[in-house]
Amino acid sequence: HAADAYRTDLMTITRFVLNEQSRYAESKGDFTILLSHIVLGCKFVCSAVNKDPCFVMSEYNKRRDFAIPKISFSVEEFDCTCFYYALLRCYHSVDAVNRHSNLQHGHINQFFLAGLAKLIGLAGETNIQCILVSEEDEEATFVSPPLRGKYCVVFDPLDGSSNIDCGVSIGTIFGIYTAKVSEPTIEDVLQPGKNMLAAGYCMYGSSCMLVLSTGNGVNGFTLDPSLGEFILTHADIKIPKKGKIYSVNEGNAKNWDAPTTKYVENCKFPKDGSSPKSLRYVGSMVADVHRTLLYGGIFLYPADKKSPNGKLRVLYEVFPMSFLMEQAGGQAFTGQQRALDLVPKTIHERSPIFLGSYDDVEEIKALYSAEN
Ligand code: AHM
Ligand code: MG
Repeated sequence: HAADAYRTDLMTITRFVLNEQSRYAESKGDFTILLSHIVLGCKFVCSAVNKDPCFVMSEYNKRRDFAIPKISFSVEEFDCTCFYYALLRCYHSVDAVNRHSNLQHGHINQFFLAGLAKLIGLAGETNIQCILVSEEDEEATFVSPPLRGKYCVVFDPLDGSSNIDCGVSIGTIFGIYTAKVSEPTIEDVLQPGKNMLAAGYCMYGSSCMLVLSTGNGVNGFTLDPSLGEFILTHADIKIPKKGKIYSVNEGNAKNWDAPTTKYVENCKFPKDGSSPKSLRYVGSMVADVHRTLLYGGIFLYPADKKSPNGKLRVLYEVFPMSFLMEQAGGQAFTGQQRALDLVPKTIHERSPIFLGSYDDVEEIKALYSAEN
């Protein structure tokens, strides 16, 4: 519609979060600042993954004279703006002839992921966060006292690594906790998922979408590239109570336990006269969970004989996605308990996960309790 082209009442993600925070009298705006840096990180990755990664990396290697900071400097020294613009200059100043290079995508990952870890972590403002945990870093990063704030951020900067090179959807996943006491310890990020203050993901797919919950429902924002803003496009997302799709890596079926095997068998050969479910599996958690959230159904990465704890990481994959599912009216189950009740013992711990529509997760819960 012609009038839409001139809409001025757009709900940007910043406006949305500011509105939400204004309900809390004690709010100082720190949370909004933190989130706006996560959003910046996501825009950055979106811009980066829209270019051929080999091309970007080859330019990085050629142009070391640019003011690109080293990846291994301390969080405190990190100058986000400089890093961001240096990268953008690399991207934009090269012609398309150089698109091919033999650089390994491991290098590229390292480059992007380490960069994003720091981008998300700090951008000049102080006293916002105290602990950062990235899937890509072995150890958690503790922000030193003068810069320390109360938030802990756990994140997977670029999930779906096997899909990067072929241009299939990938994503960023994040969760935010509040530190319990003023002196942060690792225990602050080893809280059960239900203590999360907020969680979300950004999907770099046919469009770039950011889905967020601050504990008050789930909302989806689509990046409008012409404005460079995430605009509220999916207000108050609710997952259908029951779905018609299941999503799992069936290549692992020979190693599954009995309840998972039975569940998937029921999806394909239902005993109650209903139609079989369709199978959809991208192999990028963000894409598979996003489809599940919007269309309904179930996503599972179960335990198997080779991986008794499944594959997905509790802190930055299982918890944020489970938080979003519950906030949208669905459920998330580990095979033993409600996923958000898990108390992780280490930051990179894994857990089996079954999440999605309320009724579909009820079915798998029934199969596990019949087994025990
Ligand atoms: P990654 O963190 O190395 O990218 O692995 C996580 C990804 C998830 O996005 C996805 O759900 C899963 O691994 C797919 O695993 P598989 O290839 O075993 O099916
Ligand atoms: Mg991952």
